[in-house]
Amino acid sequence: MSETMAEARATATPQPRQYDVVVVGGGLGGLYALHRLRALGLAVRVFEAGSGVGGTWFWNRYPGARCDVESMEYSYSFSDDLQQEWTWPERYGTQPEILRYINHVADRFDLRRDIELNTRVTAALFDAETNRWTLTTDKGETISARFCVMASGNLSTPRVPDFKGLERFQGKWYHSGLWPHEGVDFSGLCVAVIGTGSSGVQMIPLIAAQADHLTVFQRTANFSLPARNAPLDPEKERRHKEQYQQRRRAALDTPFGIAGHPAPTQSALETTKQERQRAYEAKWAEGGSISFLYSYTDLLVNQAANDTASEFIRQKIRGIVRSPTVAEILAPKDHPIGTKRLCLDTNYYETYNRNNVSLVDVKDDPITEITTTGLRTRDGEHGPFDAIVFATGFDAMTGALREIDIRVRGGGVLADEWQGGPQTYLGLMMAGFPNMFVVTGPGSPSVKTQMILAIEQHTDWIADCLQHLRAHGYRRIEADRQAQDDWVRHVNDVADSTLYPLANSWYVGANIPGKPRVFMPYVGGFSGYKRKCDAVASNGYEGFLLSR
Ligand code: N01
Repeated sequence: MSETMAEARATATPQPRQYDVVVVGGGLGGLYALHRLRALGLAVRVFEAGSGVGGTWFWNRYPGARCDVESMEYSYSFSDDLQQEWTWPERYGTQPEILRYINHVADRFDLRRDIELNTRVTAALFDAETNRWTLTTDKGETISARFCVMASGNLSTPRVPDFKGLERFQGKWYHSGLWPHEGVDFSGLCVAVIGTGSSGVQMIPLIAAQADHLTVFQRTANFSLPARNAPLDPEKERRHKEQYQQRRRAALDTPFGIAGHPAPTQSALETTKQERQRAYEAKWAEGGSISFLYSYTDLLVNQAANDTASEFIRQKIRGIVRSPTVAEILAPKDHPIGTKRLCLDTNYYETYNRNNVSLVDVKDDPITEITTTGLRTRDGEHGPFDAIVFATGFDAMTGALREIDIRVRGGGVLADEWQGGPQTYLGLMMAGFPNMFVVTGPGSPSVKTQMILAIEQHTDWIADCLQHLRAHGYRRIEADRQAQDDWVRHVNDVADSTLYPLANSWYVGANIPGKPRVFMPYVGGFSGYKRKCDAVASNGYEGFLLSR
């Protein structure tokens, strides 16, 4: 090639845009990261696959989608003006309300000008020579950044089981996490819902009320408690707002990041059966999952203690559901309460008393195939259905990160390193992948806490870390492998000291065939975890390797 041609080509090849930080994901995590890091004077760019901001709350638009943490808690705390101004209409926010709030935050803090929508990051390559990441988008563009902040979400990779024949189905099918924006009208239709996790439990009563007939396919019966949703009492709201800052501070000192639930002091086994019954009844009447699991000190660590709570709920189900056969299918017996995500519902069990609802137990008779008109289990045919709804969950915690081709030039590939399960130090960074941070990654309390608080804690830590690097002239930070191995062991040891591993949950990846069975969130409690992160930072980022 002649020199002039080479020069011409070089000028024609656009240079990658350069940023200090690229944030992947425009949900609650990505928006706060943009706000916080931009305030440090850094050039920050957010890439978001959706056509709007909001992440989880942008995609999960199924009927009844609502948060199971109370609105006054499930909101940002970083701006007192914001939390004072915003009014939540109900005890638990609906998906449209939460999305409205997120859009308000994007406008109020002028975030949109640094967010690129409809753009999925597909690859990230780190070059140790330049200490920079090159990100590739699905538009074919490359972008260069000194740091990456992965705010790609824990429950953002929807999963439709690999059933044979789905492409032949002549009706319509939907996944809870990819719901059409225009909504779906099930009036007059025969509908199948597969899955009875939080999404299924929320949508089933509403679809049943609209459809001609609803058939629910349940593999694992789940524990669900009444949410007791209601309009937010203005007096309660006023009092909460008066003490907002103290309450936010108090939340940092709790295991779940939620204030207002006094820590239990007694084992379930130290009380009489009558006392326990009274305590569980009071929690059942109050609604909310934290409150219930916080009835006693040992519900998540002692099988006998847990049995008392599990049996209480099973009896409630038997009391609500008129058909004893259906009630027994719905009453969970294969895992201790709370070890799978505890669901909150409005009229879930009551829905099975409707004439237009049937329940199919597919635990021992699994779905094998989708037919042109319905579905087939090993022992039978079901249908015809006009629509099938997959409430079948997500490739949780690792899915979104593994989907991106993350690698280091001449070094590791994240998907390979995580073959046996996720490896992180504090859920914040991965050894061998410098200058890449994860917001609420596996190995951090994340999904076991009030997520927005966990997002803020991680993002503040990352912001402080970037300031520290700048102040000391460091260009590179990565997790030390030994510190990471020790942390991964600790995460597992803590999980093994609880009842959590007894359940086949998405916490252990059990919902994805072939996914390694590793307990992914850190269940040692938010407050202790935060103290650990703070101590690491004040000890000069102990367990991280910093270099110039
Ligand atoms: O997903 P899930 P989700 N055949 O994985 C079943 C958050 N969230 O979308 O349990 C038949 O919990 C599967 O059965 P099994 C919350 O953190 C929060 O409901 O694996 N069934 C299960 O019943 C939640 O935990 C809110 O045996 C199959 C269901 O599908 C997380 O998101 C609302 C199957 C999947 O349940 C995920 O919840 C919604 C198969 N082949 C979600 N494969 C709130 O804040 C899977 N299933 C209220």
